[in-house]
Amino acid sequence: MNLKCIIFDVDGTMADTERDGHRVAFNLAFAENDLKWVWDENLYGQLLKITGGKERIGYYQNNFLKQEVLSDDEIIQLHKCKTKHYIKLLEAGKIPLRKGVKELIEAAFKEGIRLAIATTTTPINVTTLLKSTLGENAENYFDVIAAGDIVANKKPAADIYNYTLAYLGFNANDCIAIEDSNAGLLSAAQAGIKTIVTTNGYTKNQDFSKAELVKSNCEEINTELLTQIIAGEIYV
Ligand code: XBP
Ligand code: MG
Repeated sequence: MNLKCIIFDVDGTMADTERDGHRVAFNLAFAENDLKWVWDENLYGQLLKITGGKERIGYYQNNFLKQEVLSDDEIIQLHKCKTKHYIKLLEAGKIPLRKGVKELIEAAFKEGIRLAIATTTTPINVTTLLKSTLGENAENYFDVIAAGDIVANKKPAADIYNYTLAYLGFNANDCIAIEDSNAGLLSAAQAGIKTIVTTNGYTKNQDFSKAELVKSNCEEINTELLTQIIAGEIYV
């Protein structure tokens, strides 16, 4: 079957948002709220096991601090503060797209392939990243931006991909996902969607045995490979 749609993950796939974006924003929010928590690069790598910022804070206090410092409502407030800082970082142009992402979006769009986003992060984080990197009208590339709390269960659950498929009215076989992490791959795979993984520093040693292809970045999904993908010819 010929490909109809490419579904992009955002964090770690479209941009290296985690280490220099989300992590920094979490730490700024902790400081602003008089919490003496500091998530260094190594600790953050361990915390990435849990997707979703609010969920990550909850996991940190339960499993690392081993006490409930913040209630669920306080976590929601702290996370709003984190989002505020993250948006400021994006608007300051601190987070570029990864190599080849812009080119792949433009090439697929030109070929008439529909584009979508399925991510765990907060919706405004996605739209701000798109605007700050691809311009004011960048959202127009995408048929749907499925993000954050729109579904009950975050990746590795299949919910966000199932939501995206239902919104588009496509079958899993019509689409391919681009992900950077094991959690994202499992999410897409459980929705039955074939996945290309583009690894990054935090994810390169994870298990990607369920992926169709594993690449270092989107630049490696060149014109020749894109043509094969569109024709439904990709295989491990
Ligand atoms: C991304 C995430 C996100 C960000 C934080 O996972 O786990 O939670 O780290 O975003 P994926 P929020 O790339 O697999 O979608 O703080 O807005 O939740
Ligand atoms: Mg990701």
